[in-house]
Amino acid sequence: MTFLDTRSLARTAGAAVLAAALTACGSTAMSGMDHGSGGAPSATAAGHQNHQGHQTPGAGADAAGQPTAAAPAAAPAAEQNGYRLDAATAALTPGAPAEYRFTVTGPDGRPLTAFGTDQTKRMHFYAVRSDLTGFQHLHPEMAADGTWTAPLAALAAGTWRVYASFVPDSGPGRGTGLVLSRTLDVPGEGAAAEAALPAATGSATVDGYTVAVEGAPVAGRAGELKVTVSRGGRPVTDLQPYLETYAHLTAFHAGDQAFAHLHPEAKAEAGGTGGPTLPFHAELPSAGDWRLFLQFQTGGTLHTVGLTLRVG
Ligand SMILES: [Cu+2]
Repeated sequence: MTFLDTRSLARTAGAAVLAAALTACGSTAMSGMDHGSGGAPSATAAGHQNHQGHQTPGAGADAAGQPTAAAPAAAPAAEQNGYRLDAATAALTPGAPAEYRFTVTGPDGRPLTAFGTDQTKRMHFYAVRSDLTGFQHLHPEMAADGTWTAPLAALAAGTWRVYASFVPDSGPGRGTGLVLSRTLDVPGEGAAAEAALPAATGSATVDGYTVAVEGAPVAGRAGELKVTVSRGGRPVTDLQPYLETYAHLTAFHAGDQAFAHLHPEAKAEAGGTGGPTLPFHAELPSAGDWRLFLQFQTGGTLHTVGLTLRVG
């Protein structure tokens, strides 16, 4: 299931799109969505449709609330629907592993401790630099008081954004997937330098594996991306399950670091093998370049590859 974004749904007269997407994506539960800032409505994965959301003027709409043709995306806000991402750490030292501690505060003002399991984990945590380099995907541990600790690998100096993706299991937002995010400063030499985004070439290589992505996604429309994994020109068929899928795919929008989690059309079976071709639901809310990070496992080793995708 791809995310459902209420702004893009509004743009595409979305009831039919929503219904179709929910029908097509009925079995997964992971949230993966982009949200506008400033309390924009939650957009949710299948089975977790949020009925509280209303389009927020200013994020993808003009002053009169009319959807605009080229609606900007936005990084997820730190607070949505009363749930807030709080971090004890606002800055870290470059070049050294660090523990990032955070809590999710619920609408009652207390740290949330009840989380639903989503793709086998209660919390999915991501970090990415402002130029969309340095991707990390972690599964933090929670202490009894609701404090999460994410063991970050060394970060390059720069401005980073961290994302917490979870499903509250208590409070008014129970069962509705959320993605909250905050910036994280890593001061130091080169902090202001930004790498140019690699061109959208349709394929990338990691650890001897070549990953090709086919599809022509249109902003705000449900579509499909087909990922094919090969090695030395031969199809790879021994992909192992990772978080109940044969590949995990997240995407970050160049410029504003909007976030999307793209869901595979089929779940992995425990002990099964997959590949070489993996279709994903793709609905990206805004046009432009998105940096995809595909993660897949073979022989007990997790591989992560970055690839730029142009969305029309
Ligand atoms: Cu995860």
